[in-house]
Amino acid sequence: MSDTLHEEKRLAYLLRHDIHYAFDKRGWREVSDLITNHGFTLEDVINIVANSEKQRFEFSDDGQYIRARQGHSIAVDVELEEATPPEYLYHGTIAANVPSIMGKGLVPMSRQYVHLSIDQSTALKVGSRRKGVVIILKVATKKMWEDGHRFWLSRNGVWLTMAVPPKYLEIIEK
Ligand code: HQG
Repeated sequence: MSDTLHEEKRLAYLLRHDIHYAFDKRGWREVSDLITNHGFTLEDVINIVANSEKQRFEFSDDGQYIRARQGHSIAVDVELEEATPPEYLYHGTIAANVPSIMGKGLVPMSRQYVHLSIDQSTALKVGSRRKGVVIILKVATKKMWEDGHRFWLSRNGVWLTMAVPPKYLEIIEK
């Protein structure tokens, strides 16, 4: 893993999961705190935000604050945009999780939301972060939406929902 990627992961952790920092309710953290207490330079932070392949972060308009666009376990409201999903979205996971998922559905686990991908190749990448056989689930998201489930689209293109009951899930056979 390159240093830059390591630093991006470290920043993602500090902005999504750090229970020791008193976040603004909109999920903002002071850039100066990252510099003073976490060993980043301003240049590091600017470069990570600009070069993040998944565009994970954003600065406040005045540049004093930074937040992650999605993926939090801490309870913050990052002002997600509610949106109508396409017919299907996808979720990449590993085979070991499938019996539980088909039994009780997709749940957020430690995060605020279940994360869904726009296409199978993105879901494959998400699932491949874990050790094991990757399984892609096709999610009948339009049907869910028609049934009253709510969806949000983060500014970096990740679809979020509270949970997916098993009846909307289908395992894609490779
Ligand atoms: C699984 C990355 C058993 C779920 C990615 C997943 C994504 C269940 C794991 C973002 C389950 C949770 C999120 C159930 C869900 N029984 N297992 N009922 N329901 N699971 O990391 O979707 O790079 O919280 O399948 O790209 O893997 O960090 O979620 O395997 O967008 O920006 O429980 O994280 O983005 O794992 O990934 P995660 P995820 P970043």
